[in-house]
Amino acid sequence: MSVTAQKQRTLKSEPRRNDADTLALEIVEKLTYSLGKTTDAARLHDWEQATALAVRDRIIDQWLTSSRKAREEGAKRVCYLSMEFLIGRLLRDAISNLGLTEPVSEALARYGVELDLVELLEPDAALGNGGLGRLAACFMESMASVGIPAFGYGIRYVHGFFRQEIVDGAQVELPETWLDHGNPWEFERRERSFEIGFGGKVSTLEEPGKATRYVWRPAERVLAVAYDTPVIGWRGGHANTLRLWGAHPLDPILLDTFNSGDHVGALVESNKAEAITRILYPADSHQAGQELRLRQEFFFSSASLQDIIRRHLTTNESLSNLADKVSIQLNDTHPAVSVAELMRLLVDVHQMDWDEAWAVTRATFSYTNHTLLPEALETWPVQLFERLLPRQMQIIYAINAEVIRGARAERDFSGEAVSAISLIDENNGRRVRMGQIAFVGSHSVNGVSGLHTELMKETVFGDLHRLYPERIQNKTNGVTPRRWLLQSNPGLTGLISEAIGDGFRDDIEKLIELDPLAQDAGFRERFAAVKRANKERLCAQIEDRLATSIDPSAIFDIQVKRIHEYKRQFLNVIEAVALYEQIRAHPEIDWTPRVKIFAGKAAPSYAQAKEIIRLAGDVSRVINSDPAVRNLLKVVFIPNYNVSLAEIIMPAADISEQISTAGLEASGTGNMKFALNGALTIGTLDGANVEMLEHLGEENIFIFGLKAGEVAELRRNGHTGRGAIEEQPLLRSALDSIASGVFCQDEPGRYSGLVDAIRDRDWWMIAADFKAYWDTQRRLDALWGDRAHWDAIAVRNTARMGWFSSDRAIREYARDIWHTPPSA
Ligand code: OAK
Repeated sequence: MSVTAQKQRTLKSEPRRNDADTLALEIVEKLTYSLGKTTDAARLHDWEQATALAVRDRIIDQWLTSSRKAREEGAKRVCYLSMEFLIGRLLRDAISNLGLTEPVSEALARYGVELDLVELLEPDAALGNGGLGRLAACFMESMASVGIPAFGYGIRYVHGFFRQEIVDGAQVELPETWLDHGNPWEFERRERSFEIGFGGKVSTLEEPGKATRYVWRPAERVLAVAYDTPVIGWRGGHANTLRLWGAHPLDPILLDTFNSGDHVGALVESNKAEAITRILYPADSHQAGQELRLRQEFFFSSASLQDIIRRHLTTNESLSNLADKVSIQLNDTHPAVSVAELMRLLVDVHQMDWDEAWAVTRATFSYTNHTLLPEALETWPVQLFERLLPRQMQIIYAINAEVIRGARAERDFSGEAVSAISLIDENNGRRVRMGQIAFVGSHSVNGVSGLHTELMKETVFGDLHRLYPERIQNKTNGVTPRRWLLQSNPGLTGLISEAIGDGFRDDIEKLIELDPLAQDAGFRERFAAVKRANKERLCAQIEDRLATSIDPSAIFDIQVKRIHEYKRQFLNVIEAVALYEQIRAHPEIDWTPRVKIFAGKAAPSYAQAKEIIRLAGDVSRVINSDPAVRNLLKVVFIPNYNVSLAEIIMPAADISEQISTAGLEASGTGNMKFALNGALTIGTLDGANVEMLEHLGEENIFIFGLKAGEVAELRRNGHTGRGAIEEQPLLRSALDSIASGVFCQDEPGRYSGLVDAIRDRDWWMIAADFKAYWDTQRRLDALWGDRAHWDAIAVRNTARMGWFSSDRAIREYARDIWHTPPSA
């Protein structure tokens, strides 16, 4: 028997013991032999590392087994290509999915160490901006949980999403340094490295009787090195790999240059290479158009494809059957250059015939669109593309010619429609359109909610949809219930178990069994008590971070997400100001106490979003310190929103704000996390709010405002905010106060621009939707007075949200797009 086989047999026949004694022993062993510390000398940080290493061993066992099984069975694999994976902390996820929470707690307690405190020391892996990156993380966890063999491919940013501080009211961005103390979850794979080229020339080789061959000779080359992180699924049944690429120079130092005395110049190449994966662009729903970004996109796309091809050829003779063995999902257009790069690898490197390569490419790729906002649709100047990726540019031209030929022949497309589907935008200084490339290079294109998918067909991809009417389909997003219920809300999880048993832990749709308990007064009270405890936990955080005390018996009305005009934090702040003015003007009214909580980051270059943060801070200072308010209203902005903070916030909300201008939020996923944890949603008919309405029933969600079609029509008709402002004294007064400097007496004109934009244009329909929003908030105030009713709705929200699990979403992708059978 070979040594490997013998080892694997040992692993199989002697599964690790998971009791507290064994874990205590192993954690101390790691402390001693991996970290060189005694239990007496160990700091909390050492315990964190030692615990992670002990838990990691168990993951590795499953990881090796899962990889071997997938290899032996020749299973089809999903490769999820994403520029972002916003995974957050991993220790709690791993411990919980392996069912080790109790024994690990007990093991650590023997040394006077608290697991909760240990978990807090782990830095967030913030390798993403927001929705798209967090969805990728939920999908990775779900693919492991439902047993789909998968690789996540992305970039190992040395600095993830920036740390936000508020200094004198304004957002300041600071570098984030998650790798400072090492990363116990990753394995560097030096042997898995690939050369990535940039620039240079393309030459042709002619041989009689053969097709012309193209040879790309890049001017620059860098090395992509794999860093692997195992992703363990629920109950440890299956583990997949998140493979992130780090950029390294081919030559760490140019010795000749160094020896000639140019010590700085000797490192220039090395720095340039490493710059590629140094930092995550803080670009959420807008395009980050710098050359370095295009380099990042190509770098990770090419490395991933080379890796996929290498793996395929270890067990297959040719690449003709690639699509039978691999499905590559493009997470938005950031990896869309993969379409051209796969064609290059197939045709130029592996000498596949062009038509076959094109068929293989389309059968292999599928593409998810995550936004219709015009400012977020990626395009690159042809000149830049041509300089950096000359061969890929030629391939794009060739694909374009074919697509246009097909359109003219098959569908009788005219000039305008042809220029709409063209991969090159000729109207704006010649730009390469990444959305069009992803679309034509894929067999499936999906939206992330029903409404968003329909709008894709009508707007950005209208003409491509006419040309390929079968290609667009819907896959409504979901969130992993392990992180967003079981781990972040242990109180509610325990209560649900007592009420309906443990079945929901394996099948979250069983939450529906809670539905009848909405009528049970005793259950409602226990449900409300859990919410209260979660609110107290959040109060402690706010006290700690901001030295602001808030009353947990007030309504917690929460809006946490990226700061963006279309998400309309401004509408929420205006409502706070109007409420403030009403509380002052009518002390005789029995106002419902409310705390409005905001958190979120603005893109550093997004001036209006930064002003909104500043305004929230200014408004909060004035309201919170006004004795006339008598604590009936508080406004809080919590800095540095991230996944770990979200895990504390979501379970503590009474009201979830999902108030985007209709038609602009592709799906939303925060909306799902809040409702799963029993918050009542106030929201527009936008994104997945629409499906939430269908699942919850209209009496359990608070929908207001214009619909997408109405927004589009008002915009077409040149709507401005003036009329609505005239008609609504509350709105007029709130806007006057904001514009005249009531909240910023040191600089009274600070917000006049923001207010003028509503009066003169109201592009985001803030004035148009204000009245409906205000009225709906007051309905919620009244409902709070009838706590039995409120709590019944909250229970029904938790009960009916099972469908919004990322397990369901992943099963749909597996069934309709990837054609990979789940094994669990
Ligand atoms: C980020 C960069 C470019 C394009 C889209 C995004 C993005 O984060 N979009 C968000 O994706 C989420 C996941 O599908 C959706 O829930 C959000 O509505 C959408 O804004």
